[in-house]
Amino acid sequence: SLLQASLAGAAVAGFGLSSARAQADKPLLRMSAPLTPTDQRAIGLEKHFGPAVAGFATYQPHYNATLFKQGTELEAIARGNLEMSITSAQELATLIPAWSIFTAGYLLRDAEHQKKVFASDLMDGLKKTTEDKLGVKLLSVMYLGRRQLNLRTEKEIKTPEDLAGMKLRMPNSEAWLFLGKALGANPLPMAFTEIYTALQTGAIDGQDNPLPTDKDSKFYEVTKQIVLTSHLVDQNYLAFSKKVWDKFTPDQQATVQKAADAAAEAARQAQLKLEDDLVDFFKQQGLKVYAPDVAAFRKKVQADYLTSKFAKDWPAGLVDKINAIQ
Ligand code: KDO
Repeated sequence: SLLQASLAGAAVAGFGLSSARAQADKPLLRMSAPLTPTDQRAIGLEKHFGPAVAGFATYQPHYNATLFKQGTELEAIARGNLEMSITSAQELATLIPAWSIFTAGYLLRDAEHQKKVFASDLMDGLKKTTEDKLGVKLLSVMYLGRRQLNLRTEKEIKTPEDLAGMKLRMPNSEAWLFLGKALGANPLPMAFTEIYTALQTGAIDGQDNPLPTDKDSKFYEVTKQIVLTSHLVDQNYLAFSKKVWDKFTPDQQATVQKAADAAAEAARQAQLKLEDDLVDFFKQQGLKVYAPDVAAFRKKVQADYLTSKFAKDWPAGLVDKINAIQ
């Protein structure tokens, strides 16, 4: 063929073939997640991950759940159909029940606590089970932010009782729906990519996400208030195919790990800054932004989790050990 002929020519000329081969041999790292290209985690990865691994792998992000539907990515990696995703404890818990401990509201205290817990040896068991059972390596923890209620209704919310009957969109999994219920609302499962339209048409009364997400996905255009419940210090994990990882040399693995941590750290700092800055922005957009009786929410949510069926799958003593990490 023409291509073979030109490659042969290049070989004779002493250039081209080896680099063409290197290109073909480079594994493609397709990342699929529902996040937008302007989400801070996306930006962190494009800036710090893609370029750092470019010598031996090609990072290729797919945003807005265009390659795989939200919640199907872990199985795609497990089957060898996808190399990377940004996953959550809620998704992991559908396959490995012990992960549900990290879906509990009011457990992790803040971004720093979240990072320390993930780096601690408390996570060794869950990380190993995830590698063995799913072929998924969790490289870094990514801070999404503190989840807040964002409603298109005007009624003031002080306590969980005030949410009675409210149609609150939650991501589609058992653990997420439980959180919506624990908050006192009537949870409705829906994919992230459908939220804006559902808020616009009134198919839902509200949704919960951190402030940077509310800004990035323009939910403030179709809602009236943000209630600062901070009910979940939300964490995502950079998930990586173990099969692909195992093909890398130790040096390449170290580069991938370092790049993942750098991307996660940059995104974490950016999200934290946005969380500080955005209250004013939303107020300027005409939204009410206020704190409810957070102690009342914390009390109900924590009690609901500790007595839930999920808690039976949590490793003994782990809640106390997580609390003890300073
Ligand atoms: C969402 O669907 O509300 C959620 O915030 C859940 C997170 O776990 C995460 O998947 C996130 O969406 C997406 O990355 C989009 O930001």
